[in-house]
Amino acid sequence: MGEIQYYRPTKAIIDLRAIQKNITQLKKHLQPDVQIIAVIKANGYGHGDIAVAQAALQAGATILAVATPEEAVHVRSHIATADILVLGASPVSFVTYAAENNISLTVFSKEWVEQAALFHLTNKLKLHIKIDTGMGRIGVTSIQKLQLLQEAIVAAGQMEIDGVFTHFATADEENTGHFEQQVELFHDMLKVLAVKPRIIHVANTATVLVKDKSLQYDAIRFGISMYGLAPSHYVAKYLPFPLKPALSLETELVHVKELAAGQTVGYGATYTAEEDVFIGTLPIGYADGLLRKLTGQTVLIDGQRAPIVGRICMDQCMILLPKAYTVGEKVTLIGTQQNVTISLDEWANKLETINYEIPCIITNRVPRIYTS
Ligand code: PMH
Repeated sequence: MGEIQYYRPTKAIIDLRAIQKNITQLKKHLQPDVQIIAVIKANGYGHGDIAVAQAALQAGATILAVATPEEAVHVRSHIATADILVLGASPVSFVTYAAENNISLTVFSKEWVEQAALFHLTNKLKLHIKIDTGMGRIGVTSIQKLQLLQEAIVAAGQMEIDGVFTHFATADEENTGHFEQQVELFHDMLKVLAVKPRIIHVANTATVLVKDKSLQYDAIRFGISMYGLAPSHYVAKYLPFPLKPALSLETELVHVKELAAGQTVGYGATYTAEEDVFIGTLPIGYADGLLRKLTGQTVLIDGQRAPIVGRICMDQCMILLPKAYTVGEKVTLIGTQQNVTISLDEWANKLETINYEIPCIITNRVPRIYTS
């Protein structure tokens, strides 16, 4: 199959070297023999799961983590051997595929194990027990339930406890009270396990970057900072190494016109030119993830900031140009031009959300183009 031909100039450029650099830097910060679980759920946080997985494995990650069975199947269809862990809940109907394809599943209930045991499995099913120590999402919530779960897995015979893990709710915050409670509860719950599983893992990015190294255990789950973004403003202040963002969002001017003072732009005619101005049209809109709330956000053209004016349309938007540029001029919505940078965090602030959400809302219509 040949390369897909893209005609529209709107593209998300993913710098795989940046992802590898972030992993290489992280490795220096890890205790010896700690494995890296590359968190590539949600299509690699919107960066593209397969390309990110391959780059991460090359850089030293050994396990790939996804959220759903579908994501695991997609990754396995491209990557034959690396361990894959499904972090979310899987229906029991997935156990046959999982066992046959070396996909580890997250487990947190005895009833699930009993139902899964009814399937005839040719290979052992690898399970990671999830303990809920205070995230309140999924996981075993008491020592007694953990004991019952452990017994059910042993009784089922065709399964093994390969890992045990928990997830922190506040690792990226300055206040440590809730975090410390979670750590303590996890220690207590671990004592219930008759045999130490192969991989104990608790640390997300924030935990590994700013918390005690003892919490690295056998593996850490590296998500947001693999993509070059800090987990929070708090963690950003204490990063042990610099991060390199992997994603930029680029397009080109497809139309340029002069507007006389008093003329308007876009649906609702909400922008009125106060003087004679040059307006450029970009082939990107809210159906690409450029949400309407981003009106007023600036983009970069020729190293200068130019604001989006008027309402953002489904497929297009308009910008106020500093001068007359020609059609085809490069425009950067996220990324750097001549030392001026628009970060994902800038969009996140404007949208009153977190940087995690930004690459996830860039829709499939925007091709991910890889540089390495
Ligand atoms: N482990 C689990 C279980 C997760 O849910 C996540 C991220 C990570 C590791 C990686 O975290 P990091 O990106 O901070 O390193 N999960 C989510 C989530 O559910 N919503 O936002 C991030």
